[in-house]
Amino acid sequence: MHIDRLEKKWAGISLGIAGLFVAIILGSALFHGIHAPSNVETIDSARLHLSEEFAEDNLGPQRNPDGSITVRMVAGRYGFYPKTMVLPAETSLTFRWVSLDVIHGVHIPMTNMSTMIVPGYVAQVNTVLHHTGDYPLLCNEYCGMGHAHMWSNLKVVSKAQWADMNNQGGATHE
Ligand SMILES: [Cu+2]
Repeated sequence: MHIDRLEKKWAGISLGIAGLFVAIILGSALFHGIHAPSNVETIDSARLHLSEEFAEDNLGPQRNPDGSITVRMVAGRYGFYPKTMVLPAETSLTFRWVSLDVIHGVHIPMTNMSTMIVPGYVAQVNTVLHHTGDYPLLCNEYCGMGHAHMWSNLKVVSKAQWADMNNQGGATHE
C-alpha cells in the first residue's frame, strides 16, 4: 500500500497536536492542580435547606481535625452564599459547592478555582490560597438576567490572624 509523503506528514502533524493537548491536560492536572470538576456525589437541590450538610447554619468554613478547612457554599440566582467570608492563607481548603436552582459556575481569578455547579450534584475543588487580600468570586456560567451581578467576596488573612478570629468567637462569614 502506498501512502503519499505529504499525507504522512499531515497525519504526523495531527497526531502531534493531539499528543500536545494530552500533555497539556496532564501537565495542568499534575502540576497546577487543575482538574475537571468531580460531580460524583448527588444531592437534592430542592431540599438543600433540609440536608444536613448544606443547611444554612453549616455553610462557610469549618475546621477539620487535621487542620484543613472545608468550605461549604450554595450558589443560587444571583449570588454565592455565604455572601462574604474570611479564610486563612496557606491552608488546604476543600470547597464543596451546590446549586439551589440552575447551572452556575464559580471562578476565582488567579487561582485554580473554576468549576461548574450543576444542580443535583456536589462540585468539589481543593485549593490553597497563597496571597492575603480580597478575592472576588464570579459566576462564569450564564444563569439569567442577573448573571452579570452574580458575585461575592472572599477575604484571605494570615493563618495566625484567622486562628485569632476564630478563638475570639468572631464571625468568619455572614
Ligand atoms: Cu451566572
